[in-house]
Amino acid sequence: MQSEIRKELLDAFSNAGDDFLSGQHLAELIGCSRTAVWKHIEELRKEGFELDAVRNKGYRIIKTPEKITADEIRLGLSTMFMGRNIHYEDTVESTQKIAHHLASEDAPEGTIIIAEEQLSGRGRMARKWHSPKYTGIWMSMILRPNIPLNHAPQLTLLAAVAIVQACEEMTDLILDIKWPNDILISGKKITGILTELQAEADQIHSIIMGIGINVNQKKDDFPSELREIATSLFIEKGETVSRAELIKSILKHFENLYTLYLEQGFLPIKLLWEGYATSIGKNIKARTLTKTIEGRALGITNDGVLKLEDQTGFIHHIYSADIEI
Ligand code: BTX
Repeated sequence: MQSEIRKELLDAFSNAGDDFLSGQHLAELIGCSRTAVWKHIEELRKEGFELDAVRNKGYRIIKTPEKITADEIRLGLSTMFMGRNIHYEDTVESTQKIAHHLASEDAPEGTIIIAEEQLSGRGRMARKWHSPKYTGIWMSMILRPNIPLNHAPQLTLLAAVAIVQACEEMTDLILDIKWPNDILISGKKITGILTELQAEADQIHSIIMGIGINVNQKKDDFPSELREIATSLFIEKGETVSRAELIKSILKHFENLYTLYLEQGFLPIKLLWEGYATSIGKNIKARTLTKTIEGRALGITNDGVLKLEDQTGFIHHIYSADIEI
């Protein structure tokens, strides 16, 4: 109930733009007392929102907080289900861990878990994901698509397209996707995506999609082993990027693509993905768990599997690998 009022209050402020909203008007709009409105406004102030309060005019938001707060994400969020249920934490081991727990407790589709910092952020195959405080987006999303188990990797590609669209919308940077889950700027990694499943037999119960994006790190914020291979939007653009705005944009693009995918299948997503993929048409090395294959990346199949043609002309289907261009 409390969070419903908060959500309506924030929707009202985002619809009003720069206009003032009186306490009376807000109380009527939301259907609560003026005292309740005032209490919620005080709560927003404590979270770091700055509000103008002018006698006979009312309130308006003039600045949103540095930290990402759940309320800042709700302010102006245009989705139907993605991010409509938000779990926000300051410091966690891994947002994936929390998401797995919430998913098994039937959290609704579109639930997101966001943390300011991860102490044990994880990548694929038990690798570490560096997730320092207040600088990046460390987010897990819970999805419950009715798709066959072997189609789940398609959602990694879909998420990559949504992230590129959102980053390009908010900055003038050009991003590339490297199959299957890396997003790069000038050859350096800006994002990682980790898709994990909860399934029984071949029935998907939920997909836990972890997204890590380097947003406002400076070069020195990366440990030395990552400095040459990783970058952030701040390093590339030279300006701070609002993490909350970027999250909202990702959720919007993701929901649009995901809805399209559930209606029309992978083909429209595949076409968009290929438009952003750097490795296609190039000679690459694919390191799988058992071997390394060199050859030309021909493209992806309708199922999102990488096709790699070796020197003998044999076309390998690669389901999981690290790619070196
Ligand atoms: P990956 O296995 O493709 O990439 C992991 C590799 O990337 C590491 O071995 C390291 O070389 C490099 N790396 C580590 N941290 C960073 C970083 N911040 N920027 C660039 N490169 C880095 C990618 O796995 C999947 C990452 C998913 C992370 C999200 S964050 C929210 C969610 N929670 C969680 O624990 N993981 C996911």
